Amino acid sequence: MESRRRLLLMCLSGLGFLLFLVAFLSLSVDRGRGSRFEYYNHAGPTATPKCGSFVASKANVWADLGSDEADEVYSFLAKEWADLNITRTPRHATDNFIYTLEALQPNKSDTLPYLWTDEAAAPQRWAKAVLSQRLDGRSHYSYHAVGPLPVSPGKTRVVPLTYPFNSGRNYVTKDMPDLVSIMNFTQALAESVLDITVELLGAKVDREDPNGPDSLLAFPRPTWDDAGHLFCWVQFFRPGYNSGALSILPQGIYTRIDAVEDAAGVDEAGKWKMGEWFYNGILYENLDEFRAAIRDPGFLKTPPNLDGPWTDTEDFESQSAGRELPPPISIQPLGPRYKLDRKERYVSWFGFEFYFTSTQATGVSIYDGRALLYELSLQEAMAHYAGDDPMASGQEFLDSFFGMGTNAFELVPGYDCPGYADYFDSRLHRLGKTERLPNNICLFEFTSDHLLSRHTTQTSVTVSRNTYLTLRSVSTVGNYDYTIDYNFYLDGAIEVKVRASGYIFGAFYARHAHKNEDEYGHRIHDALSSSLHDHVISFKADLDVAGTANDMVRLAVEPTSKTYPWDPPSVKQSRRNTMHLREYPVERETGLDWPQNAGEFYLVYSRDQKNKWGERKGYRIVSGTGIGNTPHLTVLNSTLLENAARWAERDLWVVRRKDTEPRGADPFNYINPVDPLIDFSRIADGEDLFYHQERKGGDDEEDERSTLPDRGDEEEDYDGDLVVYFNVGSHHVPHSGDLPNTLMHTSASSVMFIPHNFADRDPSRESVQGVRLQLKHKRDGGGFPGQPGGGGGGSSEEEEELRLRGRRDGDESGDAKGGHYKLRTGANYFGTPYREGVNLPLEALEPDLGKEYRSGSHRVSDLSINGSAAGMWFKEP
Ligand SMILES: *[C@@H]1O[C@H](CO)[C@@H](O)[C@H](O)[C@H]1NC(C)=O
Ligand SMILES: *[C@@H]1O[C@H](CO)[C@@H](O)[C@H](O)[C@H]1NC(C)=O
Ligand SMILES: *[C@@H]1O[C@H](CO)[C@@H](O)[C@H](O)[C@H]1NC(C)=O
Ligand SMILES: *[C@@H]1O[C@H](CO)[C@@H](O)[C@H](O)[C@H]1NC(C)=O
Ligand SMILES: *[C@@H]1O[C@H](CO)[C@@H](O)[C@H](O)[C@H]1NC(C)=O
Ligand SMILES: [Cu+2]
Repeated sequence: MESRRRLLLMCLSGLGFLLFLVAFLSLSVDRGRGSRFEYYNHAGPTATPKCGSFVASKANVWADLGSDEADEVYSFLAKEWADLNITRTPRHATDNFIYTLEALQPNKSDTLPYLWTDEAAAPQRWAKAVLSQRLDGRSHYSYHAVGPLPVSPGKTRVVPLTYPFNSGRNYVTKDMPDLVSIMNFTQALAESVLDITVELLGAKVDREDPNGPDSLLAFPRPTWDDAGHLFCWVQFFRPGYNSGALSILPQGIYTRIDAVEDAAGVDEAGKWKMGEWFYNGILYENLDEFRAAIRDPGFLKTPPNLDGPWTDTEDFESQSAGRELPPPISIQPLGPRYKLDRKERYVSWFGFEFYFTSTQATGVSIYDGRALLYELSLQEAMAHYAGDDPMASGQEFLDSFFGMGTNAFELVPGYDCPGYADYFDSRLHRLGKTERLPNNICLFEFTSDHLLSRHTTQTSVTVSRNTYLTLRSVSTVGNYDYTIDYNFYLDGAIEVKVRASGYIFGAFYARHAHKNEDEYGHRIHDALSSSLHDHVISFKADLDVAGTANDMVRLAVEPTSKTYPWDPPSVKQSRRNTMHLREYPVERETGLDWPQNAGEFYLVYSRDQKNKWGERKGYRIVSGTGIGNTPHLTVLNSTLLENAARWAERDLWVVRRKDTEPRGADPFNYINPVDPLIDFSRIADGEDLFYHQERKGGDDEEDERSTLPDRGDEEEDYDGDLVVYFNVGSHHVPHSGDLPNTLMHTSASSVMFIPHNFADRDPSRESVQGVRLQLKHKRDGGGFPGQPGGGGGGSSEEEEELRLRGRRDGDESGDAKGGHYKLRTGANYFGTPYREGVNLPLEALEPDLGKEYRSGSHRVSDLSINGSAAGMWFKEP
């Protein structure tokens, strides 16, 4: 139904403005949100191309598995792994089950021939399954590839998926007791110290009323020592009743629990032991010592961290005048200007063409249908804390483990994205089920509050609107919400922007006579420290600038001293201090930091494609806009992260592209940091970046290049295809303004890819929407303000023709497309007359959210280990 409506709109868009407007008014009452009712289904029937319908020329080979495909794979695996006694929906920690199932992204070396030629077949479709097993009392997760799909007897097989992992393994193994046992042990422990929590915190854990106003929750944070031996520090929290504010309600009592040495028995809570206690800066050997200290009259207390209206996200009390009035918002009265193949998730917009997809670990990624940016995708989102208590000092999150896609919940239309946006669903195949996350990706055009360009002359003003296209999703991983944008601009620029909001993860602020400052944050409430941390969020950009053969240079703007023949003698003597450009090729895989004083341009050039001026076609990589700025991890050689996130140590990396290195991180790195599945330092390991085929040609740089040591035959395969990894995020020193929630205004950061000699001139000229105000009395306008108008005769008050300079390089002439168009005195849109008047249905401003928001509740994880892989283990009730 809705697709027909959309199709009709698209058909009409070729016709006149008035017809379009009529069509819009009669059909579009719910078009913005209506499009949200279409469900993506990869396995669905192919739409036949009709008038105006937009169909991708190639299938989205990155699309996630449809429900039918997933079912097929589950059944296939149940048979293949019959000896493992796979339970489709696990009930017990010792069950063997398929934790996640999704599409295995095809190799680029198979997709490029398919995308770029008409001969090559689509790459084979494979699924990627994570098998969770209990082996020798330990949890064992392994990756497997299942394909080709659809399942066909004799052809389809399941093989260990090892090639993406430079550990050489396809599995991680961990002592990992089931969650219920940990929670139950922690609960029992907390109940055994009610006297202490009531005395020091004024609250107690209460199985009957866990979220009550005087209740406490106790959460363990699991850590493994080098031998894989598990221990947990436990901290008490006030529950943040109804607000989810738990992470700003930590309390000041900590205790340690130890797993037994015998790994096989680790999930038997009975064998666990209570360890040290920590309170107000003092470590007590055991509970008896802590109890005795509390009874001591000289015992120093610190006030607890109490809940109150300060943790509410809405201020229910104040009523500032004007707050009840809706602010101005953006509308799209005449429909989108992008073309969308909803089934293939393919978008075309003023020269950009891309597919998108979503995965459970990393959320939305885009793949280019042209030769520019093959892949742009999130790799990992890390938060690394510091502190002087056992929880904060050991706190670190790698959020792909919890799932940036798994936790991308429904967007609020009219707020997260404009009401008129197109919305898309995601499907998650986990634990034997398919869960649909409705409307969790949106696509929209937006016109910035500032122009893309403008100029005033004596006789005219031209202003070009800065309209861009955004693909957005929001991942709420426990306390934090990450809004993730891929933005496309009319000048050819592409931007990755991430904004964080939600509750910070604060630390308890102990306050007493001897301690009144905090080295790890600011005091932002009675007993809350803002808890310094770094957010480092890694993205992969597989750039193909005018083809896959690229190289990277640092173009430096450097001071220099020189003399020139025309310099006067006095300057000749002491030399002229000036500046110049100098190019430094990036010769090996390496990490770079953004340059001091923005003194270098990081450019990815086409190896052989040049623009009309003989300059190599290039794209510049630049740290974009946002107060957060683009960071790398402050901590050197993090004790917590070990080898799990070496990518976080520099701002930007350039490496060879390989089928065997599709990703810079793996979610299971979180639980195996010492020997992770993917160690990024083995991806960026210094291989040279010379395009070896070019070497044979008579290239200027050849001499310099051939002086490098030969690093073996394998190196000769390099075809100049490089990949860039970069970070966004921030050094987050939350302050009082981060309460109750961190503001996206201050947390945003971005990286941009900007054309640099890519075209012969600014490509936005061709597509930008804007207006020319032709002033009266000077026909041949031009020149600069203040300069007398050149040539031309007098002015005409009537409609006149704007004579445009003939196009010398095209064959269009004279007609509407070519040399001139009728120009009215006054305002003219670029290339089209200016009209007034648009009518809008109320829903165009904001859909009826009471009816439109489809989620009944959200499965937001609490960042204990529940909600993650670890949260899958539970004992049979
Ligand atoms: C398979 O596991 C289920 C429970 O997980 C159990 O009830 C059943 O007996 C097992 N079957 C075999 C053949 O081991
Ligand atoms: C929880 O712990 C208590 C006491 O430690 C024990 O009696 C009970 O069996 C445990 N429950 C579960 C589900 O493990
Ligand atoms: C990082 O720390 C580990 C463990 O302390 C140490 O073995 C290693 O040499 C350190 N590496 C660097 C580069 O400092
Ligand atoms: C993808 O590339 C890897 C590494 O070369 C190879 O092992 C694997 O078989 C390829 N996958 C397919 C489906 O051909
Ligand atoms: C884990 O999360 C699930 C889903 O939110 C919830 O039903 C379950 O009670 C949680 N388990 C524990 C032990 O907190
Ligand atoms: Cu933060």
